[in-house]
Amino acid sequence: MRLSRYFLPVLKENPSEAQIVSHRLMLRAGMIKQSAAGIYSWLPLGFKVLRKIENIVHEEQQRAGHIPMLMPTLQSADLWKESGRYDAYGPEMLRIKDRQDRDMLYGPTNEEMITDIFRSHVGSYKDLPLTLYHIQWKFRDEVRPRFGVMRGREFLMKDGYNFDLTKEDALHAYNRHLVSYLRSYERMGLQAIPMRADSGPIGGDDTHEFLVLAETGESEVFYDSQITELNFGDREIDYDSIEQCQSVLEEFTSRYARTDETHDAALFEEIPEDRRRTARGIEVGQIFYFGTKYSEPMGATVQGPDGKPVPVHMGSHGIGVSRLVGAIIEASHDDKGIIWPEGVTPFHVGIVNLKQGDDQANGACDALYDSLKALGLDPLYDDRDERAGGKFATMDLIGLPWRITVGPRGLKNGVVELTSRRTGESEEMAPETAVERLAGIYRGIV
Ligand code: P5A
Repeated sequence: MRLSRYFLPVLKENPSEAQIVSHRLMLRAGMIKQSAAGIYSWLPLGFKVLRKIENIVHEEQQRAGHIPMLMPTLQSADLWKESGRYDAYGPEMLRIKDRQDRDMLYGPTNEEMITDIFRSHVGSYKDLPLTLYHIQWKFRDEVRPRFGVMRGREFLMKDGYNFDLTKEDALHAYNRHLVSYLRSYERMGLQAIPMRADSGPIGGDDTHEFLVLAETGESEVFYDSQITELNFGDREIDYDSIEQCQSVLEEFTSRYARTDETHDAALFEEIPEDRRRTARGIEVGQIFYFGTKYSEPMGATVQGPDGKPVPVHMGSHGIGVSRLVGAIIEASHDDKGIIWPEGVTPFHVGIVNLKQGDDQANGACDALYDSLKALGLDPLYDDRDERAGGKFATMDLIGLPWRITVGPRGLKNGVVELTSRRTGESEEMAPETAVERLAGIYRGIV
């Protein structure tokens, strides 16, 4: 993309309404625009990052054997009356009447709707196990929408639902989700720690939240510092293997890590003092096992091996897709702006032309741009007629992890400069070498 033809409405001033750094930087970098309290338009740069996160989630869900679909945002209240949650959900639910005076709502989650789909089409235990998911907008009329996309009223969630014959099978689905979530967050450049949590209005016994440590996090968390040394890495997992998924769960949940709702001071005290940590965390996902909580009242049964109908065991699993955009920025920025991890960056590399209009500089930039594109990379070429300082400031603000700087002086010696946004280190090299370097950096990502 050429910046002169793009839509990147960056702000020079710090917006006064933004209390935390991710909100401020998202507004300044022209990623979002508020349209009402807790409701945002995703401008092109923000939309690109949102899509990257969505794609990672899709890939990892399907790797785990979960099946994508799409349910509507608007729901009929009838299903919620059946499950008993229509009243229980309270004022967080946005209730709407259609022209026939029917009770509708903008879905805050989809347990009821998916259970209805299941009971309409699945009749036998032979069709299990089954896990369906979608990535769809949700609405929760939060009392205090704040921090930009981190606590929105309208927000994008990946929500998945498993249907199993036995509790044991459903727990395997739970473990499979835990593993696939760890992988997903790591691909986004995040360390998200699974913590035992409270199940709230979703219900159920077993639940873990995934938290990214950040000063501005809304949850207070307590953990053993050893847990932050764990990472998933590039190990291959057979998602069908009960033992493998179970062992990852045990590894990642063997140390104390809890949110304030389930914090147990006595247990915490048992950790050696130098390893005890209290911090803030951003909740970027949560997984639940709730057994037959919805299947029983809604009659979601299958015929078991003995021919008798049994209610299915279920769980649900959510990732805060739009919240993650903010969470990644909270975890990765400096005083100049955002620093995108390679896995989610809106463009792979920025090209800064120090002398727009100069034949040689323009030619070198065009050639770089074409060869990067030919390799499947997505460069952003700042071809505006602007001062170098302004171009650098924009690149730093929008946070592309790599920058190639092209100017007449370097070109005389046959070199351009490749700069890392994270370390600030620059290196001079031939343009072809810069392209090769970038191809290497993004191998396995693009
Ligand atoms: C699990 C999927 C559920 O709703 N039902 C379907 C279950 N879980 S949850 O924990 O309530 O939400 C899942 C994730 O969505 C994000 N989230 C939000 N993001 C932005 N703004 C909000 N107001 C908001 N509320 C929830 C969180 O990341 C949460 O973990």
